[in-house]
This record gives sequence, structure tokens and C-alpha cells, in this order.
Amino acid sequence: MSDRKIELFSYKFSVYSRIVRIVLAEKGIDFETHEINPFASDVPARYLNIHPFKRVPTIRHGNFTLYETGPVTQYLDEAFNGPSLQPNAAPERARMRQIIAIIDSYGYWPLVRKVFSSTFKEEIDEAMLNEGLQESAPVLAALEKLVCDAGYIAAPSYSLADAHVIPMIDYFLMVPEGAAMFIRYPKLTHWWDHIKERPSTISTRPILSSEKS
Ligand SMILES: N[C@@H](CCC(=O)N[C@@H](CS)C(=O)NCC(=O)O)C(=O)O
Repeated sequence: MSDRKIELFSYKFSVYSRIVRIVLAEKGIDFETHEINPFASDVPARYLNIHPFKRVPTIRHGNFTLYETGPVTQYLDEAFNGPSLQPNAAPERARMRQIIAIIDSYGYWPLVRKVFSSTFKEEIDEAMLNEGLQESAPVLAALEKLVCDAGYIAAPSYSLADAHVIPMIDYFLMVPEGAAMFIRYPKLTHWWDHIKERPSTISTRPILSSEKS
């Protein structure tokens, strides 16, 4: 639909950047990456000019620049050919948006920034881990109630909600206490067991070494 190449400003360990990379893979969109570490103290001023909140990701498509992952993935879905990643039926489309809103508003911080990040230090930050696990439980319980029985998280076909939730669950499950908690949610576990094998999940998975962020 468009001959201008997408430029993606992203960070290799960032869950939000991965959401966009998953959608790019699902749509088969060619892109080039500019690596930005938003946690660094020396984020280039020219990046802050396009993202005043010093976060990743941002995309540029010709003269059009866009940040905030939800609108970015909707734009990619709507501006490019490839499989549609937003259900047509209003209830399923609303469910997709609801799941994205839940994971953004209530999930990212406990699942990723507390549970996953608690393992960054030489010694695990137990207080942060336990707080994160406690705060993750209602989020997982809410998703367990909402997950679509027909295979994908929001609808019978793959949607932007799957792409949005995958990176956060993946990091949560890398922590043994997170994985132990997750199996208490059978429908979510069933969803994960098949979504984790999808090519876009596998090809976008960050390679974590001792360098984490
Ligand atoms: N609301 C933003 C959130 C993006 C976000 O929080 N990205 C993280 C990386 S996964 C970030 O840039 N963090 C930098 C920081 O917290 O200082 C979006 O939807 O894109």
C-alpha cells in the first residue's frame, strides 16, 4: 500500500518495541531500526524531539511520525496490506481494545517492571518481586476471564491484543515465581502454549545475556 519504508526507533529489550516488531512481522512489513536505549542518560536530543516522554517505540513513515504503541500498531494494520489484525465484529474489536488497555494500565508495571526487573540485580529484590507477583494476580485473573475460547486472546483469529500481551507474559514467565503463578490460569496457559510457537513470537524474542534492562 505504501512504498515508503517504516523506520522503527526501538530498544532491543523493550517489551513495547517488541509489540511493534511482532505486528511488523505479522503484516510482513519491511522496516529499518534505529536503536535507542530509553533508560540511558544520554538519549539523543533529536529523539527527544520526536518522543517528548523519552520512551520507545516510535515509528516514522515518510513524513509521518507516531508514538504510543496502541495507535502505532493500529496504524500499521490499517495503512498496510497483509492480514487484518483487528476483528470486524464490534464486540471482538472492543474486547481487543479492552485487553490492550488492561495490560497497558495494570499489567506492564507489575509483570515487567516489578517481577521481571526484580531479577536484574546481583541478588533478587525479593520485596519488589513479591509486590509484583501480588499486583500481577488480579491482572492475570482478569485476562483469564476474558481470553477467547477459540484460540487467540480476544477473538477467533490473531489480533493486535495477542501482539500486545505476548512480550509482557514472556518476560513474566522468565522468572520462576512468575511461571509458577501463571499455571494457575488454565485458559491463559492454553493460549500461551500455542502462541509461543508462532513465528512472529519466536523471531522477535530478545536474546538476553547478562545485559538486561
Ligand atoms: N505508553 C507507551 C509506553 C512505552 C514504554 O513504556 N516503553 C518503555 C520500554 S518497554 C520505555 O521506553 N521506558 C523508558 C522509561 O521508563 O524510562 C507506549 O505505549 O508506547
